[in-house]
Order: sequence, then C-alpha cells, then structure tokens
Amino acid sequence: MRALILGGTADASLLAAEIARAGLDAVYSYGGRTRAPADQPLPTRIGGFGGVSGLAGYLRCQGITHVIDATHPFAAEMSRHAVEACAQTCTPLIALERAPWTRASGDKWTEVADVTAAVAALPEAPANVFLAIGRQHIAPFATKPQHSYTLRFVDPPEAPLPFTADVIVSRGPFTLDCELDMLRKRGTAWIVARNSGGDGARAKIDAARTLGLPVIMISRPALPERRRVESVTAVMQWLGHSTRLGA
Ligand code: 3Y8
Ligand code: NAP
Repeated sequence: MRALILGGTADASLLAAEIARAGLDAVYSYGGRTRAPADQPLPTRIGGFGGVSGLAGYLRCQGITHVIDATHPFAAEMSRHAVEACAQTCTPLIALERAPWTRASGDKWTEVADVTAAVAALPEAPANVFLAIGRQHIAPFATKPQHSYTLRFVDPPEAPLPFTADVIVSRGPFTLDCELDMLRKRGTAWIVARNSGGDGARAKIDAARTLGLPVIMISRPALPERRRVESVTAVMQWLGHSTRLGA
C-alpha cells in the first residue's frame, strides 16, 4: 500500500499524523500556495502535478495505490483532477471533506453562489467590510471601491492590491476572542466568507453571530461524485487500518 494525501488543510494534517503513527507508506502533497507550509510527519512534495495527465503519471511512476483527497472544499480543480486521474489509472480514491457550516439561530447569512454574487450582495453605501476569503479571488470587489476593506492573507501581499485595503497577515486557525477583538476594533459591518466548514475558520462566523453582523456566505463549488467521508477514522478504515483513537 502506498498512499498519496492531497493536503493543505487541518484535516489533512490530522490524517498525516495518524498515517505516520500507523507506519504506513504515504506521501503528503501541497500545491505550493504558501511560502512556508506546515511541516508534515510524512515525505512531502510541493507544487502542481501538471494537470490530470501529470497526476496520472505521478500515480503510475510513484506506485501510488490509494489517493486521499483531503484538500479544501474550494480546491475544486484539484478534486476534479483527482477524480479523473484516479479513474484513468484505476486508483482507489476517497475524499476527506468536512461538512459545510449550517446557519444557526441568530445568524444573519446571505448565501450566494460565487464571488461575483457576493460583491452584488454588498450594499452601495460605504461600509467596513472584512473579506475573509484569502488572496486569490478578491479582484471582483474592485467594482465596489467605496467600502473600507480588511483582507486576511497567509503571506504578505507580493503584488499591488486591486483596491485599497488593510491586510492582516495570519494563517489561522483563529480563535473567537481574537475575531471578536479584531471585528470590534475595525468597526466591521459586513463579513464575506466561504463555507469552508471545519473549525479552523469558523470563529469569524461565531463572532459575527455574537456581534449581530451580516455574513455573505459563498457556497461551495459543485464537485464530482466520489467516495466521501468526514473523519480520519473512516479514512484509516478505508485504508484497512484502525486508528489509535478509533481502534
Ligand atoms: C497552502 C497550508 C493547519 C491548516 C490551516 C482549514 C483551516 C486555517 C481557514 C479566514 C479564512 C482561506 C485560506 C484558510 C483556512 C486553515 C488551514 C485554512 C482560509 C493553509 C495552507 C495553505 C493554504 C492556502 C490558502 C489559500 C487561501 C486559503 C487562507 C500551510 C494555511 C482564506 C480559505 O496566498 C494564497 O495563495 C493562499 C491561498 C488557498 C484561499 C485563497 O484563495 O487565498 N488557504 N492555507 C496549501 C497548499 O499549498 O497546498 O501553509 O501550512 C491551510 C489552512 N488554511 O495547519 O491547521 O483547514 O481550512 N485558508 C477560506 O476561504 O476558507 C482563511 O481568514 O478567516
Ligand atoms: P485548486 O484551485 O483546486 O487547484 C489548482 C491547481 O493547483 C491544481 O490543478 C493543481 O495543479 C494544484 N494543486 C492544488 N492543490 C494541490 C495539492 N494539494 N498538491 C498538489 N497540487 C495542488 O487549488 P486551491 O484552491 O488554490 O488550493 C490550493 C491548496 O490550498 C490545496 O492544497 C488546498 O487544500 C489548500 N487550501 C485551499 C483553500 C481554498 O480556499 N481554496 C483553503 C485552505 C487550503 P496541477 O493542475 O498542476 O496539478
């Protein structure tokens, strides 16, 4: 057995730790989006594979027998490529994907399909807006420059921003107290978020509820059908191993 973990999330790190503890042969893969990704207890590769054909070639050359797609729910292109490459090479594939956040009592969510719809959902009147959607997809907000934007990136911006904004550089996971403090200090009136699920980014959602702030929540992209689980234990069982936790 030789597994490939398509990683880049907190869940992927938890899985890597369990696989290392079990002494299984596996490789952890980052896309190379950040300057200093967290170390993993497994041999690690960083960077794209070169599309579906590149991933299929990697699976064959590296003798990968199982692929775990533990990427972020918005890493849709990677997930689509994994489905195609695993089908081409007859490699078993499973996705480790946390459930989306669901609206709770007191949440003031406007759910939208994508970033363009998120921009449209913002008011016309100038407001303090926290864009908690990273670096890659902020350009459309330049069409509403009247707002005072706060951004949060993992790494300092390397290029000029498409609009004036204040940038917080922090990689998370984030705590409720820190989110409350940041939102209060900045007088944030609107939050734009993606429905990432999991615990690493949900503090801002809980803080919004506490402060009574409206959240524009971007729904997840559609992903192709594939076997999907929500726990490390389920992945380990799929690999034919019980976890230390769920033994
Ligand atoms: C490179 C690996 C851990 C994993 C930490 C999780 C939690 C914190 C929440 C906010 C939202 C955002 C962003 C976010 C979260 C965790 C997790 C998660 C959101 C790292 C990581 C990599 C990335 C890539 C990065 C994206 C960006 C998205 C910031 C490591 C830290 C906004 C997603 O500059 C860039 O190009 C950054 C790109 C993809 C989305 C974007 O479009 O900008 N994640 N994030 C992975 C790789 O190269 O393969 O550096 O160690 C992982 C984590 N990010 O160790 O606990 O598990 O989800 N990541 C979103 O919208 O939710 C932050 O600020 O409130
Ligand atoms: P994406 O748009 O779905 O993927 C674009 C391309 O990046 C892929 O086709 C692949 O290149 C490469 N790639 C992506 N993830 C990879 C991985 N784990 N290992 C090797 N190559 C990878 O991806 P993304 O949304 O930018 O996410 C990139 C990474 O950040 C992923 O690891 C993801 O888990 C992590 N992340 C993303 C988000 C988010 O909001 N999107 C949040 C937290 C963490 P090739 O076509 O060349 O193979």
